[in-house]
Amino acid sequence: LNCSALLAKICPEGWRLWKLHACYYFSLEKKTWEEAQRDCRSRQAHLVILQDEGEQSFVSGNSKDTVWIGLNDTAKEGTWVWVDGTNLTVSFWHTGEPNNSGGQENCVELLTTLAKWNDLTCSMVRQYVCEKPLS
Ligand SMILES: [Ca+2]
Ligand SMILES: [Ca+2]
Repeated sequence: LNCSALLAKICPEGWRLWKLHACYYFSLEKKTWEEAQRDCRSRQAHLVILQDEGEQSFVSGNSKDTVWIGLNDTAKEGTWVWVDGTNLTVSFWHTGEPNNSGGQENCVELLTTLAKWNDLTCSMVRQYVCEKPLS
């Protein structure tokens, strides 16, 4: 096996590797935020957690459409928490966001063409990205 053939075997089929950090699944189907997170869990993964600009740019670059990411303020308005329970440190909000429009925007979509985030109603359907850390 050459190196790229070996790297291709690290992630399950249909997933993409980024920097020996994690494997990523880019859905074609659209789901609500909750359904998307449930689908990621069923794949032994979670909705993507974007920890830095490199990961943000990898995920944006590999998504054609807007996608759900694993961030919400459902428990406490204005307090953004990642699906692994960690608080938000580095953020990539679009200008004027998060605006909690209509008082009910508690989930976050990545506007992939802009590589910026918008808070959105969780019951909207979007494509999504699952992340499976390398173990
Ligand atoms: Ca909110
Ligand atoms: Ca918004």
